[in-house]
Amino acid sequence: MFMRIDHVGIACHDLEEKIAFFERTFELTVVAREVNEEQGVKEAMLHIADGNGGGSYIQLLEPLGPDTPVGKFLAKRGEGVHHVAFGVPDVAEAMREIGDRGVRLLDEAPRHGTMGSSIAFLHPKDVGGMLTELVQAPKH
Ligand code: MC0
Repeated sequence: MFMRIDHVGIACHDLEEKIAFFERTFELTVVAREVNEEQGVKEAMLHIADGNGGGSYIQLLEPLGPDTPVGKFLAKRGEGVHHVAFGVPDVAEAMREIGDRGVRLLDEAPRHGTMGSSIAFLHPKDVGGMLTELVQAPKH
């Protein structure tokens, strides 16, 4: 079902400062930036490698406000890994299969994700404490 790690999402207070750190320290390059109002984030994708069915990235996330998923996470836990996202061939099918196995889905239907992807989240309490995202890359 999982084809690759699509991205690791990292919550931060200051997106520009964190981008500069990752570029300078790890020689990564920002390949996309987006404000996603529905998810309450301003984000940047830093490319690492190309893999099975799509790339893999570090995703830096700055909240658009305190009452957003990333805003609440920062207030409670501080900066750090917010979620891990796995590439799947078909997000709707993966949601059905995983939901049938008893894991709570946080989305009823796939939502718009970064770089034209379709995404859905799984409840962290059902996945060993890890907020898990399913990502279907756009078809080219
Ligand atoms: C909360 N919890 C987490 C967590 N956030 N555990 C691991 N990783 C996280 N990121 C834990 C809390 O500590 C708490 O445990 C329990 O889950 C319930 O959390 P809560 O604080 O009571 O509830 P909320 O209201 O903060 O909701 C948490 C929840 C929410 C995960 C349901 O954040 C959510 O629906 N997230 C999915 C959407 C999202 O995260 N969007 C932003 C990324 P205790 O033990 O204290 O009870 S958008 C994105 O990434 C897009 C742009 C993309 O990739 O393309």
